[in-house]
Amino acid sequence: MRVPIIAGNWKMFKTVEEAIALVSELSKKVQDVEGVEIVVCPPFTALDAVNEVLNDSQIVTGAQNMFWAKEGAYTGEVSPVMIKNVGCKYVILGHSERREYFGETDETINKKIKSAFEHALIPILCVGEKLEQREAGLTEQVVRTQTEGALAGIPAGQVSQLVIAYEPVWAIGTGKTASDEDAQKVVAYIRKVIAELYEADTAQQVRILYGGSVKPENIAGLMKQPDIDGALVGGASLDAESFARIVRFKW
Ligand code: G2H
Repeated sequence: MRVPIIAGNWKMFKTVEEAIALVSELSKKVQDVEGVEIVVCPPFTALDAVNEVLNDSQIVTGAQNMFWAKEGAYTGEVSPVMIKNVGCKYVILGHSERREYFGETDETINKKIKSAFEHALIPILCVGEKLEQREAGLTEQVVRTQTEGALAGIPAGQVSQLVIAYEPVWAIGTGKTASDEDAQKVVAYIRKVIAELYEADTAQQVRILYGGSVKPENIAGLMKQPDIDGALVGGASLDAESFARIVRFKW
């Protein structure tokens, strides 16, 4: 059985003080929750402090990006060794904002995924189509290309640990959510692509999340879908009460 995940992607929000306040409140609100893995992904500057606060908590952390080299002359970059060293378990890779504003491609994302696994970090790979691609009927083609590109050369043993987040770009931060059925359809398709690339067993182990304007009000419908294993939450993860309500919805 796949353990569900609710992951908060804080994006470029929260100073160290604000981050500490948020996780201190959150950890109290979710301390009795069982059966779901809770992940927060603060900005790099707050990762160390947040990990300290969460030391005895069931909440684990992820970074929002990383470079693939383990060290070197790469001004402004952060390595997998550094992320692991502050206590992260996960790393979000290939978020649409990174593809759009920072020139990430399936090739660079593939290098990062390989490196994350080499350093015992679990990637949360983001895939998803833009509005014009959806309207042109290209959704399946886009998520297939992104999934195949990101996973090129990655062995089945690693892929089975992978987390994928299906985030339709038109639903990110817009208040528009894909319908539960639409999200299920694309997530099931991504699982089918993994089954074709690897084996049915591997595809059954990969956890696939939905992301894009997830809120306390829409989580239940999404989680009822058989292939959706959780959510990657942006805006609603910046407030302890709303993120806790998403985590605490009736499993
Ligand atoms: C999608 C999501 C989190 P939001 O980017 O990755 O953000 O919930 O604000 O749409």
